[in-house]
Amino acid sequence: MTATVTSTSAQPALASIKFPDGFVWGTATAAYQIEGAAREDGRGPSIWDTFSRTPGKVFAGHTGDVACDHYHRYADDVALMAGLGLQSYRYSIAWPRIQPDGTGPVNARGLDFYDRLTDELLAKGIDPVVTLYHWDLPQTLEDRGGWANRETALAFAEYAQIVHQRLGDRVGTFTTLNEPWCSAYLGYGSGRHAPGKQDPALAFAAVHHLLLGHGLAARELRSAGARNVSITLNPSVVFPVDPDSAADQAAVRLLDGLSNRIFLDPLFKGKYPVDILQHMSQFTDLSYIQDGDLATINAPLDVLGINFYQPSYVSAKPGSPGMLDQPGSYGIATRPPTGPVTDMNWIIEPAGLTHLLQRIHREYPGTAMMITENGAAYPEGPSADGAVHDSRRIEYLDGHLRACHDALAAGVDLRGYFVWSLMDNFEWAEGYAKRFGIVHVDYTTQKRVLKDSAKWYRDVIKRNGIGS
Ligand code: IFM
Repeated sequence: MTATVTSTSAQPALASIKFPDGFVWGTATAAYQIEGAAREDGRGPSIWDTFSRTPGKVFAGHTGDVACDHYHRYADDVALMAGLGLQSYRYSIAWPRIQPDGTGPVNARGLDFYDRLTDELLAKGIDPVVTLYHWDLPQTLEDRGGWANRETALAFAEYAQIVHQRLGDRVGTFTTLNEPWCSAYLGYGSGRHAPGKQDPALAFAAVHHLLLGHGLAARELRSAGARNVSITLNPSVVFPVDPDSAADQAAVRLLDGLSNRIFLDPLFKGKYPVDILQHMSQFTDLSYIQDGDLATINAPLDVLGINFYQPSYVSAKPGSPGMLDQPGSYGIATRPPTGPVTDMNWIIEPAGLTHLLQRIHREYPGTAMMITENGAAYPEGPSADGAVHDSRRIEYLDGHLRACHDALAAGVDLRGYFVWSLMDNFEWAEGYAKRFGIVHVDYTTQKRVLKDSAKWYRDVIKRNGIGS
């Protein structure tokens, strides 16, 4: 890595940066957010089909029924990726396309789609990274208790094995889960995501069964010969509002435990943090944690996927019910953003990413990492000249790539970076109102237009860095 100052203008000079040889550049998407074709070729219903059709749950009643119509346009989309020079593409498989009821009969036409997509990517020299679960649980499994039910973890391992059997000869990296924090806490805690349950006991049971599902699937994948097995987390980066306040620091510690150590410790140390088990036992009897589960969850990982968007600042607030999205966080308050934010009202602070990567490197030594998602929502669409001038997104991405570079310089084993997202898509409870893509999608015509950020990213990939 080298860093040289190249600007001679009156503006503060930003250094050119280079990434290590072999650093992987990609973009990411997820099945329900882009595919559409919700009832085609034998796909069964998922919890997001049900949730998005439930009045009041998703912005303006939007659904993923059509989304970006990627199911039919995948070849054009892959051509577009190739034009950007992408080296890798992270996509997810819709479980209800593969097993419409979550268990039992396999739907060959569902597998055929991912087979075609994978071949198309490889034909264009793009390495596929497959996420097995990005939130679209088959509805039948939810009807039996979803992730709060141990059976779902067992079913997930069977599904992982089915997908590997079909794609494992061509896919080098299988990621079991995307952001289990969201599946458990937004799905079963605050209810802001599907299936919309609001019960801390269910949320904590879901955390355990998601981790168990990961461990069981990782074992299946490994024994079937998978080259790289991973999981993607979205660790919170939490700072105290007042660093000198012991109470604020205790709030940070609790929140870090409930959102981060509850996943990281079982995965990397084979145990739950003692303080968090004690805290959880106020809400649940923990009887769902069975002998042997933690050894299963502690399966070897080749790479840890990190999704990062923003840090947060919290303080102790005795008597407060806590944060809606974080069951068990009573007595803690979040400070609203005080500086620049994205269209999601998310804080822009790239140094938080360096902090996170260094923390995992220090506390879970030997962990190789990939940024599997990072990006920003901004509303810009085509201007009169037909182009999409999204300079704020470029600035956001530039800042976060520099933050990655800082982590690399500090010795973090960071292998690659995937922009969220390749194209504008269904942003869950926000529907199509928030646009994260570096490619603009007109949802009426399905026309794709490269935003300025896509052209900028093409250049970053070509140079393996920023600047000259
Ligand atoms: O769109 C989501 C993605 O599905 C998971 N990570 C966060 C993104 C932005 O909210």
